[in-house]
Amino acid sequence: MFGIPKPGNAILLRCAMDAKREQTRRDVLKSSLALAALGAVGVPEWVLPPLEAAETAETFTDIPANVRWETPPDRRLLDIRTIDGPFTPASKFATTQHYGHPSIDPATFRLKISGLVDKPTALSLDDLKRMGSTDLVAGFECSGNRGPLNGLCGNGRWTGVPLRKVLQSAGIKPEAREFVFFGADKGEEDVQWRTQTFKIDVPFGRSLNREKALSPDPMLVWALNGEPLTRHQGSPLRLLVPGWYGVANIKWLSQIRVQADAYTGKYQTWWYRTIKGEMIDGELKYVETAVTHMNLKSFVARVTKVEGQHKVVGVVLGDGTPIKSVEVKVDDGPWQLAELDAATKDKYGWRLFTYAWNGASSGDHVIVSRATDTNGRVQPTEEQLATKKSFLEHNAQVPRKVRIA
Ligand SMILES: Nc1nc2c(c(=O)[nH]1)N[C@H]1C(S)=C(S)[C@@H](COP(=O)(O)O)O[C@H]1N2
Ligand SMILES: [Mo]
Repeated sequence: MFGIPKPGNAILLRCAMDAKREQTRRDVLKSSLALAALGAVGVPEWVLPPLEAAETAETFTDIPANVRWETPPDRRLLDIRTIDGPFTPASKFATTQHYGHPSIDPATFRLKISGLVDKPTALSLDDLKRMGSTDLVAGFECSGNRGPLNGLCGNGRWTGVPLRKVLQSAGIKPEAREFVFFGADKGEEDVQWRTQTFKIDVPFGRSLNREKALSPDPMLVWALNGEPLTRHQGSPLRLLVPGWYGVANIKWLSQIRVQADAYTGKYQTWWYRTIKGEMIDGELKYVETAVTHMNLKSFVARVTKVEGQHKVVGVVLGDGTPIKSVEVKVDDGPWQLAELDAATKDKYGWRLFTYAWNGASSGDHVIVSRATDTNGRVQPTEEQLATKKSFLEHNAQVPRKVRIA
């Protein structure tokens, strides 16, 4: 999809770093911009203003000129080189889906809740808003997102009501195990049973188990960055599972079905799975797992030059575990600490980082970043993901090819 290279394609870069890595920690060099922002008002401020007149972007030679950033009517990638603030505007927010874009009138919209509940209900948008309204900053990433483009991601301030508040208002029966979320979008699918194939109209659906559905974080949201959701983002209502990959965030949410049986829809048990080889008791075994929480990832989003000084800006995405560090490495140099941006410190939000690249010489370079969280998880190299067969959840370090003018 979208002309994102599949693994094995020539422009998906293999990590060219030494197996042995020496880590040198030095004082973090604050960019002149960061210092200026701190100095002006005395509190840490957003350090990445939009490209200034005096700032020029260096060329990423691994981003082809013919990328289709938009595929009308309903697909869009974020050009990461244009990230210029903590939040991704709705007009730039990446978008993807399987069955096109249903159009739902917010005035007549009802969210139906049925199954193992005491009171089956149909709630209007106003009913939901009356149950409460909270804001949450959450980073967003499609599990198919990967380098070198990494354009299926963004960061938003979402407004909605906690899912469990809505579920509890319907009364959840003790035997309820599986919470199925259906979008208003649907398509005809080949459903296989033994040797037969049935053609059946199915809605887009995904499920959460009881523990996750009734946990504090998931929300039913109606606004992004203070504006009602657009049709791209699932107007009028979508599920948001902070810290999980994009597929969990059902758009055009129309129905919640509470049941005891496992939900086995195509996008639950087949398409959004990861198949990866692991050493189990000394043997390589292929293990299939569900796509759930986001894996720690970072990438360099842009390199610019301002008054002779090179500045690197990048993104960190994860599952909400605090970020311990981001390091940057240029060519065969040592890993150096980057600086995490003070304006992006929400638990589930993406973090932006900056790095002052001193003495960048004209010509071609490779620049790579790696993130570490406080649980000691380190962003893997391409080699470390070599036994992963399926392309989802590809959080490998992205050695970025940049040409300094
Ligand atoms: N109803 C519905 N919800 C959906 C999908 C879909 O096809 N239909 N696609 C999922 C996937 S795979 C992703 S990555 C996100 C994309 O959300 P966005 O378009 O706001 O970026 O929506 C998720 N929710
Ligand atoms: Mo996705």
